[in-house]
Amino acid sequence: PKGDSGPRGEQWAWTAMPATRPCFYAQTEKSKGWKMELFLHGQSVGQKVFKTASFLKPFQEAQQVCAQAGGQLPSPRNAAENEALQQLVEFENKGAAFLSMTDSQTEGRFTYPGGEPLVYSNWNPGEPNNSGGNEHCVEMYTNGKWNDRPCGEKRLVICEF
Ligand code: 289
Ligand code: CA
Repeated sequence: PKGDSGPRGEQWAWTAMPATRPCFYAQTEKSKGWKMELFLHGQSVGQKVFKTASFLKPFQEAQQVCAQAGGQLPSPRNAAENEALQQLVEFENKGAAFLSMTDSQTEGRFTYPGGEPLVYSNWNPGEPNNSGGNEHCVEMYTNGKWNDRPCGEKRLVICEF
């Protein structure tokens, strides 16, 4: 179609497609798809989208689930991102969710998957405490607070895109 509105008055816009070929898309259809994507299991904050898989997995499997989907486990880097994620965890009603960060390299020094130290944290009072000496992963409680926890525990999978 030519022009910027379609035969039924809908808005059209150019958008980049993975196939590299530019494609003409109905703006109305695009925003409908976006709403559907975020409906119930998604949260958009800034440039990030968090989406829950709605099932529980141990940390390594959760990492794989997100990587296969083209994302990664969530790294909330500020209060707004933490709040958006917390709303998803609370609404899903399946308990705590894994975050991306671990202190597997150096005990007590939590880092993002790329190895950088945290720029933001929201630890529950008294955490991280490495209880039992084996808590190298991080869970977010339904209230948004963080706790270090063994990576072998099963937690809600949420991915960041
Ligand atoms: O095994 C210890 C965990 O169940 C958690 O117990 C308490 O909630 C706190 O001590 C937490 O730090 C700990 O991860
Ligand atoms: Ca702990």
